[in-house]
Amino acid sequence: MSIYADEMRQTAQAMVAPGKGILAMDESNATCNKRFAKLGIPTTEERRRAYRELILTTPNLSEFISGAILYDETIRQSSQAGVPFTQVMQNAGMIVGIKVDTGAKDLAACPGEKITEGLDGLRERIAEYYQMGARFAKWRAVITIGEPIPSPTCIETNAHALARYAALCQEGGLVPIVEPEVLIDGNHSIERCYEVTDQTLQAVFTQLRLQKVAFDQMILKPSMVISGLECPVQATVDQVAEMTIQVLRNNVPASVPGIAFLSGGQSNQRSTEHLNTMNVKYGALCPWRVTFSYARAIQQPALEYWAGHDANIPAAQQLLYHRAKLNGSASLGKYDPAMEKQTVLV
Ligand code: 5MM
Repeated sequence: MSIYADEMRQTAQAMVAPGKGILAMDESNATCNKRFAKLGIPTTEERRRAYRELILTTPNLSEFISGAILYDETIRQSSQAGVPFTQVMQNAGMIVGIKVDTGAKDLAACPGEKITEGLDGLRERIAEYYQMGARFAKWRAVITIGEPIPSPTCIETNAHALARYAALCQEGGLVPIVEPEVLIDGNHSIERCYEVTDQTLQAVFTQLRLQKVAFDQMILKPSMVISGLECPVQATVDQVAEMTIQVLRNNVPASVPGIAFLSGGQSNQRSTEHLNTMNVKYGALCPWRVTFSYARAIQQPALEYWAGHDANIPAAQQLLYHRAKLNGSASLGKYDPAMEKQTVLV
């Protein structure tokens, strides 16, 4: 058992406290720059820093955000006033998280499939991040649906890597967020997504067990069971909620404290509606908390409004706070689409 077990148990519970979710802001420089470039924002370290400061200093964000996942560049940065972001977060009552994978790369001998890298030197990096104040970590595996993929090689290899990562995190005192993402891209049906998600979660929990990961000290960050973006038949919100909860109930041990979904390219409102419906209709059947760990579905309106201009920061922060609030409500099953229109003073 890890010497950090008690602390990690408490951290994991706090990450999924009622009404709260986790903000993903761990975009690598390449992804962040791509999003900046689309909006004409200079792709510099200083603008990335300024944007992350905008997010982390949003007034009262911790009402709905328990913690945020940072990228390696961000965890080493400070506010304009010189306060390290880790300190800014702690002062605001948010737990510091860190993405520790180094990205999804082509999987040898498996065309069109990816394996997430980052295990080499991970023990040492975890120790450094813990010293810096991080208390949880994230690793994302990517599973693509196509014809005839995913291969068993891809599922097993990624499950193995996720479990090795999670075991190392728990040894070093970081609660692992285990993120197997079944991509939304493609023309597959929701039934096919269910099948692939089921196979993936089975493999992931088999490996987590094998590698002695403590389920009560981790968080699962899955994708929802959903129709492919180009599928001509798009599942309803009720279908997504029902099939997502079903696949999770079939695979996720009750001792896992929480499930925090990724948004994966869904629209802002849809990802909130899906989360809300799961909690309204199936909350009573779920042994774990069901909440969010969205990036795009929380950040996008704020990023677009800010567009790199400091004068826009207060209004952009209101937009960020608003989306966090809507998702916090959805995590309690208390969201109503009418809330989308509630006045935000931009
Ligand atoms: C799937 O992406 C994760 C959740 O974000 P969405 O809610 O937007 O789907 C997110 O944490 C993701 O892992 C990072 O943004 C991806 O960063 P890189 O740059 O490593 O792909």
